[in-house]
Amino acid sequence: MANVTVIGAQWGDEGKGKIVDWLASRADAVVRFQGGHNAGHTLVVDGTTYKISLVPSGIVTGTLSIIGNGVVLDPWALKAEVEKLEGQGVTITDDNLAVADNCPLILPLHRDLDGLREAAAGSGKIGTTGRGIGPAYEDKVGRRAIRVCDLAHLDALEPQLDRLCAHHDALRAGFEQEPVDREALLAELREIAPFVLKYAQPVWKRLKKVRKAGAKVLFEGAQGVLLDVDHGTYPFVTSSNTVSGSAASGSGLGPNATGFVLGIVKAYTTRVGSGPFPTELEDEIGQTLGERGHEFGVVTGRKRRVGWFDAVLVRQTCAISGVTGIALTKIDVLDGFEKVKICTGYRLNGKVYDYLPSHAAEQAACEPIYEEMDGWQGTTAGARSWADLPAQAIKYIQRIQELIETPVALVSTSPEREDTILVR
Ligand code: 2SA
Ligand code: MG
Repeated sequence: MANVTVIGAQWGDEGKGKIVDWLASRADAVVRFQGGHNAGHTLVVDGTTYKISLVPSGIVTGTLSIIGNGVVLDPWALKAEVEKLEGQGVTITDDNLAVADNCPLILPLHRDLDGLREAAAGSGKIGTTGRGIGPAYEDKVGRRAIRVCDLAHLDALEPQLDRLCAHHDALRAGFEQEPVDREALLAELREIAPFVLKYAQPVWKRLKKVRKAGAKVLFEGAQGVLLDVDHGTYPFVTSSNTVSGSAASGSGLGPNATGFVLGIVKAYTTRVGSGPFPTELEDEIGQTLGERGHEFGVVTGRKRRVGWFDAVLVRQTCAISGVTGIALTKIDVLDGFEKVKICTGYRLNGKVYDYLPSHAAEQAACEPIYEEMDGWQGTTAGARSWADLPAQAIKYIQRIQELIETPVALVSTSPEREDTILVR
């Protein structure tokens, strides 16, 4: 295995956790390069379920796990997650966990602002996870962020706090909130600093060393390409670049390091939060898919919206993200349906589109054009080879491959690690 970059090719929750875990057992290092504790991965290893949010999935198998500079890091969330995993018997040391010292921090004031804005937005809500992700990235780009390395220099933080608080106090005033309590913030930072600093280092250096030794690196994306701040369904997106290219910039390596780009694609479509969703099903079929697929957010427990497979979107995200091959997940959720549908285009203002246009109102107005196929009556659940799949399920997979113009490299047939069909 060369280096692999795993990204979600829809709106997140494609089942990346399982695939990443499967690949992590074959990698020497696993790297998170964007997002924060808004991500949620469920891993099932030897019958134990781990819910992971901020820490790379490799941690469960003891693989070197690296939080890259592209991540926004909530130090308290990191501590809580590390302690929870330790409670489940996972060993975490500065040997197997590294945090980029140039990571911007998510502070309580970011979470406040995320919540205040969403509460005030009414029907214009983004439907964020409320973790402060957007405000933290704003401060990074606005050059006001407090970063991991600052935790080692808290006595010199005053000028940075001036800049940060000037900005946030003005915003808070708009929501009739008290100014930031600087003393309390500093005290909290002092308390958490030793915990984070234990893992902090220039991870680009660690990665350079790891690569020199011929190690295989797995880059673990969070969310999905349709939530990318540039390429997604803007403004209903997250605040980071979720595309494969971020793996390089978000960890401190060149673009040639990303290797095989594996796009994770669910055999139907889901989305949490607001925004356009052309193939959304608000009927009984959607209800059934959601129940069978356990479509609830890992972080927030929110019910996910559900719809048919949208080949237009996945063709687009595979192109944008340079996907080498896809892993098709949760095919078993479609078992037993009499008919299944695939969206092959959109109708918009009397015209047919073979892509999702950029404008939010146009995206919202896209009417899906469907191709209907017979479903399959047998089961795909637990299949480990093509021979185990009903013929009609194979036809469905082949049709998807054709429409998205990208090869299917893996098929996942249950949450268990070994229930995976390797295609090439
Ligand atoms: P944010 O909090 O600023 O990143 O939210 C902005 C949009 O991004 C979506 N988003 C996600 N969508 C799917 N899964 C995510 N992670 C969790 C999970 C979500 C959960 O894996 O289940 O538990 O609710 C995730 N993170 C962010 C979000 O819904 C907004 O549409
Ligand atoms: Mg998730």
